[in-house]
Amino acid sequence: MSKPRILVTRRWPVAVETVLSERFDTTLNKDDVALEAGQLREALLTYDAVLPTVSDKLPSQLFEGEAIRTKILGNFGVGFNHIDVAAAKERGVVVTNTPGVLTDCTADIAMLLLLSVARRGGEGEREVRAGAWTGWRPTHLVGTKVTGKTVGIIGFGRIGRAFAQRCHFGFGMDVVFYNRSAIDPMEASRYGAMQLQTVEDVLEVSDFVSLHCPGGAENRHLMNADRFTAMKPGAFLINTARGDVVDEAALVTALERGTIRGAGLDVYEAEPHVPERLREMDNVVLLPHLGSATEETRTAMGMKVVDNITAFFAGHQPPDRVV
Ligand code: 8YV
Repeated sequence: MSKPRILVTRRWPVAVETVLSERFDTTLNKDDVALEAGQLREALLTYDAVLPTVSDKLPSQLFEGEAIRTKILGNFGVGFNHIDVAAAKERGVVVTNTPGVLTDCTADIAMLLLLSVARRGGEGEREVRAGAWTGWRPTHLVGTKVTGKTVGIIGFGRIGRAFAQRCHFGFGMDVVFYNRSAIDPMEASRYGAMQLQTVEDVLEVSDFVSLHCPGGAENRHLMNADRFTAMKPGAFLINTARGDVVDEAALVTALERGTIRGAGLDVYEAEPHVPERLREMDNVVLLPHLGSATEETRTAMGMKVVDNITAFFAGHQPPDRVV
């Protein structure tokens, strides 16, 4: 029997590309240039499996029309709001993701953003690199103390919990959270955290608000102008979840008006576009979607995709099936 034809849409860690090439009739994207909509549509017509990333938009139109050949989308990443999973499901396309293996590294990046924005790490670094540091003085780049403050977490899944653990046990912070479903208080206490009823309850008491819920329609613009106003004056927003969870225009206004003090962002509404007004502000720390970007994690993510499509083509249920 011939091997399934698979397309890997971006460069992946070499160890993973090697395994994929051994097991499948694999096309790699050697130049690592993101595919355009037409190329993705063509891929759905010609490959048995397409392995996309967050940079591949797969809206419903791409699944419409002529019958598609692709039977599985093995997404590289836990978030899949770039894929219209309802449309995929309708056309009988299985979608898998890579949960678990990026929990720690994404929580670490959230901590990095929280610390950087509170302690003005980005500003200080830019100053030193520019050769503009004139020497130590008591009033220089004075930031906000982190230890002992209250952090509010929106979305208490794997990453939210790992972040809570770091904040509480690493930095002595009080941790409150909002989660759609009720979490057993004993479970929450393992992470030093306490559930509150509403997003507003969390915003009202938090010095730092960190987003850890999925992107997509259900949470689109969860952080809007009203909710920025509901945050404590002087509070900070951290977003390592998805750009669409935040109304970016409202965030820019809230930052410019001083409604909130600062923001640490790893994700944006229209990546890789980052609004110029954000890039001009000193009270924001801006990273280029690095949440899972460690050697260990990116390899583990790739191997999860390998496991998912291997199981699928062997006629088994893929371990991380989304639809
Ligand atoms: C990935 C992420 O790098 O897994 C996710 O949801 O946000 C990132 O860590 C990205 O999604 C790759 O597709």
